[in-house]
Amino acid sequence: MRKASIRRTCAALAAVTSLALAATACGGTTKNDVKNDSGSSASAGKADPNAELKKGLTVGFLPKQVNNPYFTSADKGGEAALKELGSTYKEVGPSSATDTSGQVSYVNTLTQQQVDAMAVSAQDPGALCTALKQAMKNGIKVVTYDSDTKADCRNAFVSQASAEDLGRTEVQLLAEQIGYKGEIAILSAAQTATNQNLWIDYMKDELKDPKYKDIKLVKVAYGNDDAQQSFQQTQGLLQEYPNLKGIISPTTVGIKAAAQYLSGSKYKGKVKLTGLGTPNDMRKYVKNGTVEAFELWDPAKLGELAARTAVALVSGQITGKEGETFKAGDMGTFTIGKDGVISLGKPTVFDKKNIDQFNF
Ligand code: RAM
Repeated sequence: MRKASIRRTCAALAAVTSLALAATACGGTTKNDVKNDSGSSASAGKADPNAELKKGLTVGFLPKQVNNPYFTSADKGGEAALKELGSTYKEVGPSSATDTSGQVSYVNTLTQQQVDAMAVSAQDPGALCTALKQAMKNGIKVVTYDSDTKADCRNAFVSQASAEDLGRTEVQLLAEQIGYKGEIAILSAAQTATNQNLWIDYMKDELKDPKYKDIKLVKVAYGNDDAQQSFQQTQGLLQEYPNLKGIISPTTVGIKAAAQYLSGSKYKGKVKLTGLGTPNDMRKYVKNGTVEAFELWDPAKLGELAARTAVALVSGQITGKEGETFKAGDMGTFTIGKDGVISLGKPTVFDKKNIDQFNF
């Protein structure tokens, strides 16, 4: 193993942004500071694109948090795909999004149970590495989805959308709503969450553009993907910053709780709120004027792609190396990008015109 150096093509970006951000931009949406000697994600052997898809496999899903409706939808997508492919689905995981040691135990449990593959949404980029590497040593294929670990701690990462797109567009959405002026805050999930932290890095970078010179990011608060904590954090933000003009909450739990708070307060419609939410959670807040627009991908499609990636890995169709392609059923053909990243596609922006067309 060696520390990867940022490649020359990334030097320009590294010069103008933070190193972490540059590393991310150059590696898709993944934490890629440590790699194996092949320079790609943890992969072994040669891919055989014509290999038959294996049946009778067991794939364990380990979300950040089991009682989060976003993961319920995602994992249901995985379950349906595995059923269609003649394999077995199981789900284990902590009920809190800040229980990294719990996630480690669940990885170890799945390893002991000798599942064929696991799909993991990591609460923390590094904490699961030892356990995930042990799983891979035991021949288990490891896919991360939604929130990544380091590239050498898994075979592939199924990413919901480009982290850069998500971070920048959330700032753009809010800036338009507040007329490019005023104090804003971010209400995030857990402080260690790989996905939210990457998006926030891009939000901060987007805010450096002179067109946002009159916008000031005053605080990043953490609601830990807990409804009550997120509600209280929103309340606290408005107490601390009475002139706040807008909040970005890049978490389905956070944005729902913030909308609930704003909707019952004097700030309704005045303090703007955007971020990542499910249409079903947010419908009533869009209709009652608390929220104008927010975005997300289809979580069930993310879970489906994670399941199909896991089966393709176990079957030997792919190994996780850049450039390999595989057919993910009706979802079409996907190509593996740098550092083993497979991207689901572009997110959808929801507002009162289109929200009724979605049911998740
Ligand atoms: C929450 C979780 C998840 C994130 C979504 C947007 O449900 O933090 O990781 O992708 O929000």
